[in-house]
Amino acid sequence: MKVLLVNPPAGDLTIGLRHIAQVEPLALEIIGAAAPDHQVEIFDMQIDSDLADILQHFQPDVVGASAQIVQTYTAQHVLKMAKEFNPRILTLLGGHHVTLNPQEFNMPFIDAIVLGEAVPAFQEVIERRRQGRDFDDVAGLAIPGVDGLHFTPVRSFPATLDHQPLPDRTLTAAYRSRYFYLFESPVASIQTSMGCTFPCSFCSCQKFTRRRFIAHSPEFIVEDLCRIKEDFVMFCDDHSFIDVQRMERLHDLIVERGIQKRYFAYTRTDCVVQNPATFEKWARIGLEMVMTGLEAIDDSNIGAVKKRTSVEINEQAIEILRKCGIGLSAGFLVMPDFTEDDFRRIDSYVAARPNIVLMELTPLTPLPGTDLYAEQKENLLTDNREVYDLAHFVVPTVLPLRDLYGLMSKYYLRAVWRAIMRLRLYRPRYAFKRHIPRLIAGTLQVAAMLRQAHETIRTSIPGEQ
Ligand code: B12
Repeated sequence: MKVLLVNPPAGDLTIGLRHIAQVEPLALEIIGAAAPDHQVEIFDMQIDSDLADILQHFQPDVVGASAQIVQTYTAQHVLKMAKEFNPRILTLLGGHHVTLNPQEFNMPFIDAIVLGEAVPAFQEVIERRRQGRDFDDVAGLAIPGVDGLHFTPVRSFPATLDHQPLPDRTLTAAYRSRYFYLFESPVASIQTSMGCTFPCSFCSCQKFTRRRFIAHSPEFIVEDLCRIKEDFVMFCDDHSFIDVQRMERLHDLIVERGIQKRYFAYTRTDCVVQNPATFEKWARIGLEMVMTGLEAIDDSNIGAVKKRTSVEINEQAIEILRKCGIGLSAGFLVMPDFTEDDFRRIDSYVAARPNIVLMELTPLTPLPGTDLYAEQKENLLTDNREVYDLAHFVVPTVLPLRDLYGLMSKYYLRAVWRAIMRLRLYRPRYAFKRHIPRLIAGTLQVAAMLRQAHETIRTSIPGEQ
């Protein structure tokens, strides 16, 4: 069969990271590799837009789309178009937001929602389809219907992720030179684990695996790394270092195999504090930057979101990482009661800590499916999924939105400028990279969109269009 896997674009109103980062649809490379007996193509709508043309030329039997929250409507649009193009096409949907909120996708043009980790369920569904059999008893699906979604038996989580195939990155060969992440291009993504065991109330990652941590073995990861051509590799995990022994073993295998790359990974600060030697070793084999949520510069705000760290732990982690030469991309929550003084204090905190390369300011956002969402449900300014992009405010704020977005824009530009200086990006090694003009344009566009974002929220409130 012919299988077309589509990465829908983010919504028009989305700010998110799309103007400053564009990375491979790793999920689709894994799903595509899971169908080796079929003819698979990936259509990445971050870059390509003519879906009608690819439908016409490829004539798929199956169309699968992926959806994070900001792709809710575009993923629906993709599958609707596919069904309209040819009603016999099997339309499948998977991904993070869909798994946590399948009820948002009970639509007649979607044949099945593949929940969670998805690989075995996807394989069974397409095999049944090939044999012309029904798949409504395959575990791990939500099947749309006029009476609501029909859930097939829950699929239990595997003990490891090693049953998955290695991602097939040849499926994105035509796009790879266009992928970039902030200051880095080319860039490759790798998944080494899935899930997080911590209870942070704002984060949907722990919900995806019901607070389990499921990982690839170091042996699997190293095979994957050996197949990656790019020098800069993003670990697309929720918290790569949760199982420190695994990361120690992976470190040893990387050394043994002589793999030389530069890495970016997500971690928590308490993990850094508990395992300084591991980070020191990883720094030596190329861990250049970690993305970590410091969240706040006072313990009350850290406690309020159930992060289970503290300012003291953050301080110690920053110092350990500094000694290792690892930079931080540090996330701070922008709380609804923030005033300019709060922005100023975070900015001074970052200014005083030179290894915080990038300060990421993230409005506290109740993502559907999280505990925070359940708490704030009655309070939301909008249901429009395009603006649940961790850049818009979707709950009422103390400052008027126009002022708050003005501050976001001002401190965003300041953060990027500081990152340029701290990474010394004006050096020729960076300055002449092909994606830099795109990044500069993207940065200015984000700043401009932030300044206008109070209008976006107003017009996305149902009834105010
Ligand atoms: C790396 C990452 C990024 C990368 C890009 C990732 C990508 N390829 O698009 C960057 C940094 C650019 C990014 C950007 C954003 N991200 Co992000 N990101 C992640 C992170 C850490 C890992 C994602 C990943 O690659 N996972 C590995 C892949 C293999 O897993 P997967 O996508 O879940 O796919 C599996 C299944 O879901 C399923 N599946 C997926 N698609 C399909 C399709 C079909 C047909 C089938 C059958 C199955 C299937 O099979 C896959 C294999 O098991 C996640 C955390 C997380 N747990 O997902 C956040 C996360 C996905 N991001 C999030 C958000 C909000 C964003 C942004 C809006 C804003 C921001 N500030 O980060 C933008 C929007 C990007 C966009 N799509 O337009 C949220 C999404 C919340 C939600 N409810 O959807 C997450 C969950 C983080 C969080 N808790 O807040 N992100």
